[in-house]
Amino acid sequence: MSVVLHGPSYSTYARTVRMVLEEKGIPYTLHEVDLLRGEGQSPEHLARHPWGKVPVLEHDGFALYETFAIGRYLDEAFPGPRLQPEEVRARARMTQICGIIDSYAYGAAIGKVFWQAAVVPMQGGTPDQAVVAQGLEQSARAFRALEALMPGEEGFLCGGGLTLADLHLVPVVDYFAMVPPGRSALEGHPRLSAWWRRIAERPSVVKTKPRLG
Ligand SMILES: N[C@@H](CCC(=O)N[C@@H](CS)C(=O)NCC(=O)O)C(=O)O
Repeated sequence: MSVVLHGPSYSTYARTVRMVLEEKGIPYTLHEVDLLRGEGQSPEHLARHPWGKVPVLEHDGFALYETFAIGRYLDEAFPGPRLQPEEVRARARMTQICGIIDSYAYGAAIGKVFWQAAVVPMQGGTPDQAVVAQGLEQSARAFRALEALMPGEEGFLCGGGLTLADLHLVPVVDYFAMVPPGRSALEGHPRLSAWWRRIAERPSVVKTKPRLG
């Protein structure tokens, strides 16, 4: 049995898949594709992913891209704890939350706030504060929507058990909270902050935490 994940360890979406693999107890090899050095656009990687993005999973000759599809596949193809609710409405909620993260949270929290506050200075540039402000406003809207969907003050995004929705959100909130504007913005979302404090201790989250710089 061979499972290979293509994607750098600093990628948010690749981290979601790595946490799924850890939670399910699936051994895998991480093949680093360094996006910051342009490796996503290499002919070799474009053959795996038409847009040159990560992650891409390969399992015994079966190749798959798109993080949510990969998470579902791993959950259904392998034994271990289930990461999708049995109950149909809870499962629909999980899919909805992953869609919200992809469509409204990631671009704002990572593409704007984290990118400007962390990646631009790491590359020797000066953050564009207008982009940061816009990213904070858009993140706040997405985080408010996620909080409104959380069923309670305790537990996980879809209720009692860990699901793919939690693993989709962890990398986004972690990077967002690593930069000062994101950290203070997160404090304005008490339910999400409490969720983050609880989940940040999980072994799969700790083990996959990216090191910056
Ligand atoms: N819809 C894709 C999004 C993946 C994605 O945006 N990955 C980022 C890294 S976290 C990436 O590859 N960025 C490089 C690029 O956009 O060229 C998925 O769900 O897998």
